[in-house]
Amino acid sequence: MKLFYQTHSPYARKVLVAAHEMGIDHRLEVIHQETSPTRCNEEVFAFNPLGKVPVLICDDGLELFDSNVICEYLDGMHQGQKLIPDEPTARFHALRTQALAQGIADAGIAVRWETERRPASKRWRPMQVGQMQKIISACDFLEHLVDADNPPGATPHIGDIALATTLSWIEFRSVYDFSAARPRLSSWYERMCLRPSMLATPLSGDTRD
Ligand SMILES: N[C@@H](CCC(=O)N[C@@H](CS)C(=O)NCC(=O)O)C(=O)O
Repeated sequence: MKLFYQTHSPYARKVLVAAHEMGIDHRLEVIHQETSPTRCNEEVFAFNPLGKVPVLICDDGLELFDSNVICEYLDGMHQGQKLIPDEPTARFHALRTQALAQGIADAGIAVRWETERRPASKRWRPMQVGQMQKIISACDFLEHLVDADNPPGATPHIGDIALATTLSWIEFRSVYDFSAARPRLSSWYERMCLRPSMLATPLSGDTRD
């Protein structure tokens, strides 16, 4: 399978970390693609009409996009413990955390448009503040959630992976210092960062708009 990837995308990294956790990363040919709404990458558009990564080109020719869809597809391809649990309560806790992580990443990208990506004269401070407020409020929510949802030693689920990769990106881009005054979230995050799947997939590179 081919994975259209990006070394500085939280969504693409979520897929790759998930594949490592599933033990199927060796089945992926990882191909780096640069994407931005201001620069059309035709190779990516050929498989995803939204022009975004990650994209998975499956062995049978099926073309999948959106990290959530790709993770669900990959989770059906291995015999180990599922990252998306079957049991309804565990399943919807995991999916909700994944949605929250996705929302943090989306808001983080929006903050970066208003702080550095958009030309200075077109940046809008109320948008930056509003998007940052979402990140702060999500991190406050997570401070009370993480340990109860995934005690030390538990196998991570898709929500944990989405959250760890998102927080790592927030840190990488210096969007927000989520660890200050959030001891539970920071220690959970530090634990997640030590996993071989996270160590094998470091973030790097600059956005090209
Ligand atoms: N919801 C999508 C988001 C994917 C996404 O926004 N990817 C970014 C890279 S971090 C991208 O390719 N952006 C290009 C664009 O917005 O045109 C997912 O989870 O896969």
